Amino acid sequence: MGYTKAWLNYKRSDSIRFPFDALRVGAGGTIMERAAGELALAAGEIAGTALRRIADIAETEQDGSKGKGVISLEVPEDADAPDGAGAFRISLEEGVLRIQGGDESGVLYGVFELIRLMQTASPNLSRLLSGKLILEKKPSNPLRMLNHWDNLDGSIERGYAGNSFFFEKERLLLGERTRDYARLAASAGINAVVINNVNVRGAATWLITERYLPQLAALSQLFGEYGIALYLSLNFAAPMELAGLDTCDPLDERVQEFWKRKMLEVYAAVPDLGGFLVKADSEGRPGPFTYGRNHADGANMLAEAVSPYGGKIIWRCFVYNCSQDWRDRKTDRARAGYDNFMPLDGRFSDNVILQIKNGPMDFQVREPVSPLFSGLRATNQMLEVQAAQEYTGQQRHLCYLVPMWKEILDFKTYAGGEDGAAADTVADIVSGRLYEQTDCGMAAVANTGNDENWTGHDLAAANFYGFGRLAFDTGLSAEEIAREWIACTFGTNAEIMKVLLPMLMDSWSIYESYTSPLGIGWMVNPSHHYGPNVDGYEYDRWGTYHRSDCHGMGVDRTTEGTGYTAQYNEPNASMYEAMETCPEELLLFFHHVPYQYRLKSGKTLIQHIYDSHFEGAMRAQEMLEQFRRLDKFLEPEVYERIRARLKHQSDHSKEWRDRINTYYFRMSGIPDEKGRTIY
Ligand code: GCV
Repeated sequence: MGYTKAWLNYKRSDSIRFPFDALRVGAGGTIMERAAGELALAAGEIAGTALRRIADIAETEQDGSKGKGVISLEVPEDADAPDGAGAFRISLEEGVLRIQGGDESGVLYGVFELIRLMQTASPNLSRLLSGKLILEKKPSNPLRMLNHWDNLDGSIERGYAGNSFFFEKERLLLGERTRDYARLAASAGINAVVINNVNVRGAATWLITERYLPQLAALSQLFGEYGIALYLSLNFAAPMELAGLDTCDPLDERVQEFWKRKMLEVYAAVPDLGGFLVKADSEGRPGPFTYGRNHADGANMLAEAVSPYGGKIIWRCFVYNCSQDWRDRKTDRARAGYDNFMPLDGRFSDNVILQIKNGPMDFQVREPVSPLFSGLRATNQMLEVQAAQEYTGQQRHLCYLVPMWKEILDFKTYAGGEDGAAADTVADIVSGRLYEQTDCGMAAVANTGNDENWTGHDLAAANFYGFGRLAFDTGLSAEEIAREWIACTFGTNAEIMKVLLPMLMDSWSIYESYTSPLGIGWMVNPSHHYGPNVDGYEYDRWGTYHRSDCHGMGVDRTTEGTGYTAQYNEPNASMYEAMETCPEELLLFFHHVPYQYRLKSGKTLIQHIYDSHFEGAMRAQEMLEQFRRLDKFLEPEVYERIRARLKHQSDHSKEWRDRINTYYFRMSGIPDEKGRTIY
């Protein structure tokens, strides 16, 4: 199947200044070669320049070619080299544009930065070329990772863009598409990829056996050419399934021995393997709890087995009771991550990283930030977000998620003290800055598949790109990233930017307003999670309730209720505890609120619910109307694909509006002040 080049879709531009015709590539290996190849490709396609390779900068003077400069790719060894893995500097010195990296990956990122400046026709390009700017960047996060939930049969759990391009019929696929995926990922700054689903079942358990190791070695090598480390999800019960042991107890010597031998075999075949991602004791997956052990026992046992090879164990904190009784109002799923992992702080091995979902529940449209980030002080931590839009419209509705991720990264944890003096946002923690850690970073559940446009909705590619860019540079704004992505993908036409930029920037708020205002969450159809169903999860075992009755709605998570608010540091705990100070966008997450309660706008809660849903559906329709202006500006197939999704979104938003408004009208008996149709 053919596929698009997404944001590496280079367009010829005659107005780009590119005064170079020679390329010198300093000492290095395959990443340097790939960097050189990327630059040559872009120079040809964007500027129409065929860069010739030279061995020495002096050569250009010797052969008398005047007027054109040299680009030199280098990893300097002196003290002045860019600082650390992935860092780069681009500077012009006497006609030579030097792209220097702290390592080869840094050079590759520098090359993609230069290409981006060309694609976006950035004023920084002219400043660089006139020697007025020296561009220096260093990745904000050591690990910038994508987690694919791809199954070996080719299906993707929570995949909304076709099937897997890693697996088909229990075989590993390795081809041009794999390479183009690696190029896309690396160009956005990604340096680690887990290719298989965290729910490891059936054939996937066998990935760590000779059945798959030779192909994995080839994939790891291909990824390595783009500075990407391959990771795998692991089945904690592999000792039972692969070796017939009667246990996977992490303290059992036979189990420990199994893992040590297994890792010896795996790393002999795939020496550059980054490590493993583990979902244990979660939603039916096996784990240490079965044997009365804790998560440190489980993670450390695996960590010891991979440690001789520099491997890492990324252990997920998504552990909760998924067989709850809906009648039980004390058990609170939101509390579970903190309750399970806080007591273990400081007990994990150095090569273990805890991967924590951004919120305490599960990738809802809006959740508070997980209190684990505020609590853990002596444990490596990674933030997990979901680019796959499981609860945010499944890549049929537009929802640009970078603004949400920015808010999460900017959340002040007060882990550095109640006075607020310390730099202790989530970004400060997961980057390793606050606790001086090097094994940490950000992961996103990937939103790609083998659809022609990679992400189902063409505009959902902004989340793939945006995640990488943000993980690389958490200082970028959501708008800067959106602008870059639009220009790289569709070119620099002002009309396109004028229409698409506000669509992207407003899309999260629009989606939130007709689906889940004020932090309520979970009003979706069970299992596939698409479309409105207010009580879909209300009487179920998953711990996901809205507790609506004839008086009000929302979950009381204060100290009077489930006690969840107390998991935050002060002053956050008190802020969430009181209805008056709780941020309104999270009001119903923390409080059971009467319908007649007045919000800061002066509206009652029930009126806000009605208004929000009416306005949200109207704004979804306006988006479609705005988009129609691009009829003549986008390629016809691209235009039509996006238009069809926006039309579906507009229609579907009305379904959301009417279902939810009707439910609350019937529940509360309070009419809409504006007399609009509620059924
Ligand atoms: C991969 C949610 C999703 C599951 C997913 C799980 C997880 O519950 O619905 O599909 O499983 O999260 O993050 O492990």
